Amino acid sequence: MDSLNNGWFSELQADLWPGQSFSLKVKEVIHKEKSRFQDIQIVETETYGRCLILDGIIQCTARDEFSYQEMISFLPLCAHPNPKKVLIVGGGDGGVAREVVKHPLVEEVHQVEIDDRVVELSKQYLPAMACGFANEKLKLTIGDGFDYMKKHKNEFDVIITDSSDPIGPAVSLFQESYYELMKHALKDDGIVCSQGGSFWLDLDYIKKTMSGCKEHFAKVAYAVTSVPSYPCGHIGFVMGSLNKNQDFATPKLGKSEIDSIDLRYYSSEVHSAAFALPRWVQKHFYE
Ligand code: SPM
Repeated sequence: MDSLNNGWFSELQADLWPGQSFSLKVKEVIHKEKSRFQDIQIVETETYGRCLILDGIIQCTARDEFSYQEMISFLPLCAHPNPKKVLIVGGGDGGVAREVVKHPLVEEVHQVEIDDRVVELSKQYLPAMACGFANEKLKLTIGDGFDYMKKHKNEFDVIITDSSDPIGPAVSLFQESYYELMKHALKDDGIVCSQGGSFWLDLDYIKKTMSGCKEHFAKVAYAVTSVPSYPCGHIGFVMGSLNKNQDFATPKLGKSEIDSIDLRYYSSEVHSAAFALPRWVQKHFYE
C-alpha cells in the first residue's frame, strides 16, 4: 500500500488538501486490489475500526460513517414532503441505501454504482454498511449514473449522489451538466443532494458547484456534518430543489416520527442546524 508507512495510513492528496494529511494507525490490511475503475483497500485500524479506502482516499470508517450516511440521506428525504421513489448514484459500500430505506414514506430505492467490486467487497468485509443492499425496497444496477439517468425521465422524488472527491472521473459529478441530467430524471418538485466537500478546503469549488446547481434548480443550499476521518473533520452537501418555495432547513417529517427511526446522528434539531453556516461562508455562498 503506497501510503502505508510504519503501520500508519496517510491520506496524501496534494491536489485536494495541500500541506495536510489525516493518518490512521493500521492493525491489518484486510484486502487490496485494483478494480477496473480504482484502487480498493480495506484496512482494520486501531481506533476507527474497519476502513474503506478508494484511490488512497478514506471513504468510510466503522466509527464515524453513520454521520455521513445518515445526513446525506435524511437531509433531502426529510426536506421533501413525500419522498416515495429515490435514486442513489454511487454509494457502493451500501451505507446510504441502509439509511434511505429507513424513511417511512420511501417505497422504492434504485441505486446505480459503477464498480461492482466495491459492492462485492463491502458485502464481504463491511456487512454493517452493505446490509443496505439486502433490503427489499432496493434495486441495484451496476453501471454508469449518467447513462442510467438519461434513460429515466421525471421519475424520482429525490436523487442522492454519494460520490468520491472531484478528481479524475468523479469531477463530472460536480459539474453543471450533471445537475441538468438530475433535473431530467427528477419529478417536478424533486430534490437532489450530493457530497459537496468541506468549506475549510473547497470554498470556491463549492460555490462553483452551487452555481452549476442554480442553473437548473429553483432553490440551492449547502449543509454540513462532522466526520472526523475526513480532512478537517468536516464535509458538506450541495442540495437543490425544483420547488421555488422550498424551505430546506425545516424537516417535513414530524419530530416524533423522526425520533422513532433508528438513527444515531440525524434528528430534527440536527437537520435545521446543518444549514447554519459561519458568517464568512454564508456571505461567500449566498451574497
Ligand atoms: N458511503 C460513503 C462514501 C463516502 N463518499 C464521500 C467520500 C469523501 C471523502 N473525502 C472527503 C474530502 C472532503 N473535502
